[in-house]
Amino acid sequence: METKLTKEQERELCRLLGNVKLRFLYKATVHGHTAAVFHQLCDRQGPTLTIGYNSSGCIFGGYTTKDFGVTGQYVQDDKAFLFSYNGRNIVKYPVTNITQALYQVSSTGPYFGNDLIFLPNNTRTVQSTPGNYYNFNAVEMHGNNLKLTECEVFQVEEGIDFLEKPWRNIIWEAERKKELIESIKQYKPIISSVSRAKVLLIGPVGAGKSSFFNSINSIFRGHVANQALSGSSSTSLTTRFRTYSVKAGREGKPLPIILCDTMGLEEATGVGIDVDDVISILKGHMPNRHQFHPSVPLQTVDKSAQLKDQIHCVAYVIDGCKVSIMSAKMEAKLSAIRWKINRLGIPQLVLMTKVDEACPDVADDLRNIYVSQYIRTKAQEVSVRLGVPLSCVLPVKNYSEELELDLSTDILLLTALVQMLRSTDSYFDDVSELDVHD
Ligand SMILES: Nc1nc2c(ncn2[C@@H]2O[C@H](COP(=O)(O)OP(=O)(O)OP(=O)(O)O)[C@@H](O)[C@H]2O)c(=O)[nH]1
Ligand SMILES: [Mg+2]
Repeated sequence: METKLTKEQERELCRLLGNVKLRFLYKATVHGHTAAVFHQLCDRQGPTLTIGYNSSGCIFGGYTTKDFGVTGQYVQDDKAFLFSYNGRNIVKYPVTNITQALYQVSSTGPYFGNDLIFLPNNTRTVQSTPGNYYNFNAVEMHGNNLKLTECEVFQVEEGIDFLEKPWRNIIWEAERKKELIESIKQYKPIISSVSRAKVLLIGPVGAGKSSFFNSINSIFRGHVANQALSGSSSTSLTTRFRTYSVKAGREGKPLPIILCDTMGLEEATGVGIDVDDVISILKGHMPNRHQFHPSVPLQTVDKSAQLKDQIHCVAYVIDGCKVSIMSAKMEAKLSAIRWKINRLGIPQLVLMTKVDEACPDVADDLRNIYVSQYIRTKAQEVSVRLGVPLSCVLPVKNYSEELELDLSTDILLLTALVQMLRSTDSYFDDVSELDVHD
């Protein structure tokens, strides 16, 4: 059964009710416009949302936390309300006579106070008498068009998958995207010999390393671009070491950040990127476009590598769907790499990708990312498995199939990039302190 609501309208209504889920109980054009069928399907179902539609394009209805029934009694409900929704704004009309919020009567459909009555006498209409139990504006609500083209009733399920409070606060507005872009453009390493922060992306095959660079590049280009080869393959698609700079616009200046894309890690020895190669990259010895040969790690050591050539921050790129099934061998390989990175004092973060595939609520709306119980659990798990604090785990969704940019996707990706720059700053702080003491 499909609701007449668009996805966006459904989301807005759910948000009005506090991040809940709607489960279909009754749809008049499918089940019939009769009170008997309505009661059969909707009685004793707990909190419900009733939605009426008319040919004037109005969407309106009522919410009650109490059961529908046929007792012939009024029911008290201080949380009940009526609403109207013109497709852009929802107007809520709270119950004014709470002791008579709902009338449990067998001869009609949903019966709110005496003010809004759906399907009276099995007709495809609504009766509307504002002002006694709920104060609403009839014109605003249904344009005085009382003929229904549809009536839907949903059970309102608590969003058990959602946390009461987001575990991180993100502002999902265009203004915020601008601020993030500005702060990235303005970024300047505190050490004068380094003009750009170098971030290494490392992680299992197919985790989304190349896609992360592509996604960041896309944001600054203004459209989805696929410069780095990405896709699905059982062995790593990326076989060369690539240092990518990102430009502010097609002909713009390079940004003060370089993203280094590597071949994927594989659990077996002798395949995928080699731990020794990772060390060469970290120390700035590996040339751009170096072709990885897993069984033959880079030997030539370029002693002249300076701080500007070295890696200033490492981001482990981990597929959010595969956190729980990460093999012990992969964990051991990552742990060996982490140990070496720790010794070099380079800050480390985790980019947890594919959050859209991991959680349907996030696929539905990326803005659910920090209220999704599931994503938080995965973030905690990855933090434990990789030995990186939770504050350094950054869930992101890369561009994978889209053709156009999306504001929420951009904000999440840019927030991760800003975190990387902050980490490189702490590294530069450490390095400059060492210089002072030397
Ligand atoms: N839905 C979704 N798909 C993603 C995301 N990130 C990457 N993908 C897809 O995952 C696949 C692998 O992505 P890549 O970026 O090639 O992965 P990689 O880490 O560079 O892999 P190798 O270079 O092979 O080691 C591609 O098909 C991407 O489109 C994401 O956040 N969400
Ligand atoms: Mg790749």
